[in-house]
Amino acid sequence: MPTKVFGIVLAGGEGKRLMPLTEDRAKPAVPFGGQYRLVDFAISNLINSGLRQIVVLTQYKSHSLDRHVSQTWRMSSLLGAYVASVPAQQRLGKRWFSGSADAILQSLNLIRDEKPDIVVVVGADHVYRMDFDQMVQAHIDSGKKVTVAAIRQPIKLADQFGVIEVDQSDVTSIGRFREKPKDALGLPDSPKEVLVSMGNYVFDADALIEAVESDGELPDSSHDMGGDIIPYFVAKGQAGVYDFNRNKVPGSTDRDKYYWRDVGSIDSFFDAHMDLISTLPVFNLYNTDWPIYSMQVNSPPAKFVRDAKGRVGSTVDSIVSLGSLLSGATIERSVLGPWCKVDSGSTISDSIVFDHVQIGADVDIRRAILDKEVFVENGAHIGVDHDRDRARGFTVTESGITVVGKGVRVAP
Ligand code: ADQ
Repeated sequence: MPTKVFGIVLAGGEGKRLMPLTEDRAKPAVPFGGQYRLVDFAISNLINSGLRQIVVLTQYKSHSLDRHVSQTWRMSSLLGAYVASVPAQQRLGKRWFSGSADAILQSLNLIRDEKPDIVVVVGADHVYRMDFDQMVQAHIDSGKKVTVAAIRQPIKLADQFGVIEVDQSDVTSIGRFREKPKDALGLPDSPKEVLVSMGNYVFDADALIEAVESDGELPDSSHDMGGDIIPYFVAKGQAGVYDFNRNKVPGSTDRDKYYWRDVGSIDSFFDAHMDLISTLPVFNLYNTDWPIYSMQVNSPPAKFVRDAKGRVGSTVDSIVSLGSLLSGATIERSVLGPWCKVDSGSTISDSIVFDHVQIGADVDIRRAILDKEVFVENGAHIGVDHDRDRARGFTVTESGITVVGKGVRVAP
């Protein structure tokens, strides 16, 4: 019998650092790359890795996420395949999930129903490609109870991640694991880097069940996968490490084979978009050997026309999604979601525009993110004068990215 593998996507995160984009939606539901939502990367990776029983655990403002998952990931029930969105259900008393490990504890019935050998647990907030089948094989070969996927990151980011110190006598084992430490030491061969957890884990199913159940009985635990469950296995010498650089995904290029981005802040979200649109993309969406799937909306193609006076626009180094209509507008280094309309004489540069945004004539938008259904009146400027942007209630990051929240009407 082949090994039976069950997938859990942890998708309950709030995404406070992505405000105002997470005002109305969970972080994994935030649009990305025009037509995707962040959660699509994790689910596509699991599906492409051969998993067919996957649950997506949701909680915070989960309506838009639940709808996206149920409408996008309709699997054939013939072979028992499913991607099911499971909102917090207060199964163990009248409380919501108090942490990612508690989310799994409260969903143990889903694992018990399937009786898998192995459970793959992944976060939902990252942009990357990864073949989990290779990681599962490495886990089985290692004989460990849990295996943590790891990647090197700059040491200045150590306090945002779980930091792994490998066991010097056995480099496939985790010797020490600290969640978001303030005093991490650099790697012996690269002092400005640390090895961090990607938030993706492979567990022996029975060991995972035992760990979250015993964690559930600890009153002082924060019931967190990184903070509590992984250290529990490390203390027993049962935690292995899987180097992301060992993972080979079909169709990857030299530029994107080790690509992994945590898009938890406005700046990193913005930068990851810029990685999509260069001529030779840092992250290639056009890899048909490892497709990233998303909801297919029934839309007409994007259309680019001259305006009523015959003036011609141009679009370069950009992604424009289905249903969009650009007349005499200039778009540079930008990503436009579905059903956007941009009128004549308007310029959008270095920007991200979500779906159903209407932009009038002679508008100037620079280094900005416009959430869905924003309406920009003729002659308005965004990202040109940051003091004015702030005065109008827009968020402006330290690095100078202006964010306009969902449905806002922007006057000139
Ligand atoms: P964080 O991302 O800070 O660090 P967390 O906020 O727990 O950890 O989020 C992990 C995943 O779980 C996210 O996908 C989030 O949406 C989800 N999640 C959080 N709370 C949840 C809940 N109550 N119910 C369901 N899902 C929930 C983690 C690890 C670090 C690792 C980084 C990598 O803890 O060790 O380095 O991910 O980015």
